[in-house]
Amino acid sequence: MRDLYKGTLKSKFLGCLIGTAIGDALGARWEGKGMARSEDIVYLAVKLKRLIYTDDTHMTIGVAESLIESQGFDGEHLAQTFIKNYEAEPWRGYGPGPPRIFRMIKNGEAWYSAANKLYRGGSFGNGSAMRVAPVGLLFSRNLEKLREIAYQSSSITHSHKLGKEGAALQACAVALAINTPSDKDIDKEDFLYKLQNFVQDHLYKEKVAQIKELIGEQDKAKVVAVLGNGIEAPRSVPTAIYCFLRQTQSYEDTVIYAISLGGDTDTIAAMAGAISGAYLGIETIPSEWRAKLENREYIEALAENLWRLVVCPRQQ
Ligand code: F2R
Ligand code: MG
Ligand code: MG
Repeated sequence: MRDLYKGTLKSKFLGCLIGTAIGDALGARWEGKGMARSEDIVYLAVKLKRLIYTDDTHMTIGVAESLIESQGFDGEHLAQTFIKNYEAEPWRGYGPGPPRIFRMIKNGEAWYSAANKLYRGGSFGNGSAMRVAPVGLLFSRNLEKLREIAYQSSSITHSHKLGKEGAALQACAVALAINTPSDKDIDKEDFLYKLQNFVQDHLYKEKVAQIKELIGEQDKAKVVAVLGNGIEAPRSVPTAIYCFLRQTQSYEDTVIYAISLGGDTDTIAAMAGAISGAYLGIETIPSEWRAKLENREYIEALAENLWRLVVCPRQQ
């Protein structure tokens, strides 16, 4: 049935959200560990009976639910959706910051100010970039609007400029992938040129330039040393984009390579998987992986509803 969608925008929306969840679920087995061999990742992917996702997908679901229910961005609604979902499943492996923010909001702090009270200048963790794919899908035709909504959605939990900019960069990469037909080769130079022009912070501009220099690099230690594999947005969002650009024609290779770098593997594989799935479409994600993903039908329904919001906004 899925082949009916092949090459369509709907297939790309489905590929993006399912691509996120599978990257997250496979990567979760290596999170916080060192580099892994590709053979071991493939072996585990075969052995696992269920692919269980973590906070990355759980919060992506929250963003998608809220965008759909509100027919666009509503900060209060999104914050309450995060809180509701967290309280239902607090065991999904959330980062340290978000549960503290949720408590502040429940105690009366406004959704747009609570995050300023966390860390120095707000969080620059990758928690707002890992969940931003639905923003990239919904606003792919208007990158200035995409930037504004990525910043606002980030500011609920991650108000540091590097947190917000990381979310905007990841959303932009998803949008560029959506906007490139899957039967047309990605022009890597052009893709990076567009990201370089889009991103405003000089640290990310530098990182995007480094991605270009590292394409084709065989030494994974060098990739990690330059781009990072950490929990901070500037040390993981550019890495995820790199993982995608290394092997644009294979979702499977993208995710396996992302996990093989070690570190924050669920998150880097989730973000790389989102971009790859958005470019290649749902059919290119191995069917045996899709079949094992928990909650797959619900995530697919969210992707379809986001797609509907884009193609026929008034019918929602
Ligand atoms: N929490 C995890 N992994 C831990 C292991 C989970 C385990 N497997 C389990 O099952 O329980 N992963 C998830 O958290 C990451 C996203 O984190 P988020 O939402 O960004 O959290 P936070 O607290 O905002 O930031 C993370 C850390 O970054 C440092 N940091 C951020 N801003 C800072 C600042 N202004 N100054 C100094 N440090 C700052 C802090 O160390 C934060 O704790 C994802 O990996 C997700 O998968
Ligand atoms: Mg996680
Ligand atoms: Mg993680």
